[in-house]
Amino acid sequence: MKTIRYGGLISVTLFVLALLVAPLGGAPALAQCGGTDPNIVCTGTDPDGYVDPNLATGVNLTVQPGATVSNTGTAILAGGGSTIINDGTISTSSASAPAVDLALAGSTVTNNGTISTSGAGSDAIAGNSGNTIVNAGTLSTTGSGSGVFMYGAAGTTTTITNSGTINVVGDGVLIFSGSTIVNHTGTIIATGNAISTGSGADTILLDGNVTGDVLTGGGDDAVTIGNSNPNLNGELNGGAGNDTLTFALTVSSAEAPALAALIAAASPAGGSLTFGGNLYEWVNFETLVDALNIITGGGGTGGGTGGTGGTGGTGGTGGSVVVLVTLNSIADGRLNGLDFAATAIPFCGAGGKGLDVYSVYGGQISLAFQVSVADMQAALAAANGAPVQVAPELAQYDTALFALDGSTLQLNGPNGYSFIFQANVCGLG
Ligand SMILES: [Ca+2]
Ligand SMILES: [Ca+2]
Ligand SMILES: [Ca+2]
Repeated sequence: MKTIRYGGLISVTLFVLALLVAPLGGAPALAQCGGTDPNIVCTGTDPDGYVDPNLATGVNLTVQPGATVSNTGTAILAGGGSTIINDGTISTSSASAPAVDLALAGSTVTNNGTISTSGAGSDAIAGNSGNTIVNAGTLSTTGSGSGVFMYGAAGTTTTITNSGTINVVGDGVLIFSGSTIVNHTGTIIATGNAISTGSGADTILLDGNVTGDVLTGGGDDAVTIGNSNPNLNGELNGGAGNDTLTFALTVSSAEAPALAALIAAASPAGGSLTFGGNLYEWVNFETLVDALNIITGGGGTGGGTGGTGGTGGTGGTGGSVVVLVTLNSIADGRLNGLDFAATAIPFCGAGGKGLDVYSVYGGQISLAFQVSVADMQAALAAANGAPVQVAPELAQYDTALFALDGSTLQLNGPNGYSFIFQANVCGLG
């Protein structure tokens, strides 16, 4: 838990005082940020920041490329409904001094440059809730501040889109309450939590690299591991509430059965799986969803369907198919998709003929054996009053297939599992 700071409020007071005394002191307070309120453009070097004189109505402020707005205290303090675009550099150097402070709600900050702080507890962007942050540049802190810190009330929604870099000594994104939508395709490197959200219902897409834990707090939260197969160097923690973790990883059709089986066999309450060299760890979720992005074919069958208007699409990258499956039924082609606890998982083999049987054995999913249509037909023909095992020489991992009679098969798996099905599938019947 982080200590609540009131840097923003203190900054308001200080800046208002500064404005009040400026005429007496004679020194202009706005330096290189100029224009006619509410339209302000910052050029060159502004060493003493900018404070919005109309906090209730906000400001439209642009920091141009090459411009630098800095201050020891808060660099930019903006009122509600502000639009801030940073194409340059915004920075602060003292403690509890956010570089950009959003005093109220309804503001949007678009960062294409760099926003940084070096003081203790100084956030790159701080503010109330109900604001929108779009970061395509860099948010940086070196003094224990967050990249984005929103302290506002429940009932508000903060939206954060990060395609850039958040690199902080502290928390990457810290939200105290309200709901948060995070669309992350960039990089987050945090010594604290990468993302920590509050009691609201949060929606978080992790499709970029993350170093640090992701905590979604109370409320019914939805976390998706996206189809870029991101490297998540940390744990996903759903916290209290009815939380959903969705795996939208991109897999080949050859890899899909084993990964789907891993997800199906996993516990939402806590577990991990490794795919593509990436370790995904989670705790405190209530539902796992298999939404694997299965790439079929070698790159020639997909695409071309998006060209209904304008210039048309550029085509797919090999025919991706999204299979949305909840734990109510596992619809990845297995014959026993209603059986979540299965320890033996049969799929039709290549060309829909024969059976490929996977086994949940020794803490992992392995291909136990493959049997042909002829193998099964031989056992079915021989089963006359007593079970006959199909290709017994292939059985392993406590997994075996039997013909019970001329038209029924039984698959046995580890821990006493069995699945009986009619011999009219996968090239039989
Ligand atoms: Ca939450
Ligand atoms: Ca939660
Ligand atoms: Ca939970």
